[in-house]
Amino acid sequence: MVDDSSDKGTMRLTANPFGAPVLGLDRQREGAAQSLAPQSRSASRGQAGREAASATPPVPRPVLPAVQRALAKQNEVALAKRDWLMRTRRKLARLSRQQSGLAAYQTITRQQFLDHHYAAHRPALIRGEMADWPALELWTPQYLRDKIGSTPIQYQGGRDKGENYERNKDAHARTMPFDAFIDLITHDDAGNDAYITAYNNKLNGAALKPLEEDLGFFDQILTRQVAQPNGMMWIGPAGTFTPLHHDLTNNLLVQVVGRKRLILVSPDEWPNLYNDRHVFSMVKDLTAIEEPFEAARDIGALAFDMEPGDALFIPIGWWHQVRALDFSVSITYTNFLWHNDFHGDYPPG
Ligand SMILES: O=C(O)CCC(=O)C(=O)O
Repeated sequence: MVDDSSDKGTMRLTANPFGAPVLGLDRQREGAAQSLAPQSRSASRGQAGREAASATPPVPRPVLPAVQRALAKQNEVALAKRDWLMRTRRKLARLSRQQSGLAAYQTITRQQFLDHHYAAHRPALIRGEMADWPALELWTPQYLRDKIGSTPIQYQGGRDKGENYERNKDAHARTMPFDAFIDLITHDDAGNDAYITAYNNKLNGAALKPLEEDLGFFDQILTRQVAQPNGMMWIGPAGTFTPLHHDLTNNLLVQVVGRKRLILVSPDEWPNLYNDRHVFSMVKDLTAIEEPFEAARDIGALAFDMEPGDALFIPIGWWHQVRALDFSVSITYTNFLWHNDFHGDYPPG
């Protein structure tokens, strides 16, 4: 029977042109559920069936322009109030270093990580858990080249020529033998043009598999019960730049080789982040904010360098940008022990 009342709810909701729930709908649903509660499941189903058979299909009522305008206004005010609340939360967080700073650990327990970071939606830098991974010592460009040889890999290419290389990532996908890719990115002037990224993992997961024997596994917080428990690789020269964005999963970014400079921003700064499309900001680089985006100058951001052996927990929705300072290999993991599938109801646009 609850199903029956939610059908009504859907009809009302589709009549709302703004996609926002209509006030009173939940109360209406609750009322329907309560009035039917004493009946048995099968009795109420039978009655509903008879009613449905005899009732004429409801004709959707047109939404009056005045109602549409009122709903649009309500939506605008609701968004403005949410932005106000986010700004206020950031002002409060800035009062405390514990709230606004980056928590750093040598080691962390499963419970600490869950309570203070994963469930709390707060980043953490974990510096000692990967110290004994053989990859930290072994993975020179030459070692990687010898190990993978000429197996074809996918990478992002032509990034210097495409300003929006992240947004248009599919158009930048290229393939080449791995040894040729290493030659390409070990030139002094390699810069940002070619980069193996996590997006290329579909092909690279199998191609780079021999490297997995040099990795440990962070089993306090990750599960092996997924198709690719050992994450997705990023391999590139000094100078690669991943512009400001947020992800639709919680991520663990492990730095294996070289250093990366990160800027991390709380989603409470969203009102000043000029999010225009999907997970991207019109401000690509917070160190070079252009004039139309003045408000981004006021945001509180965490800027720090990751070194080999560091793991950064980036909670879903936290904005970040990443610049490689050296030849660099990093791995992104999303296979946490806890629920990490939230993108289904991320708003389109
Ligand atoms: O290392 C990079 O270039 C980007 C990493 C990143 O954005 C991520 O792991 O979500």
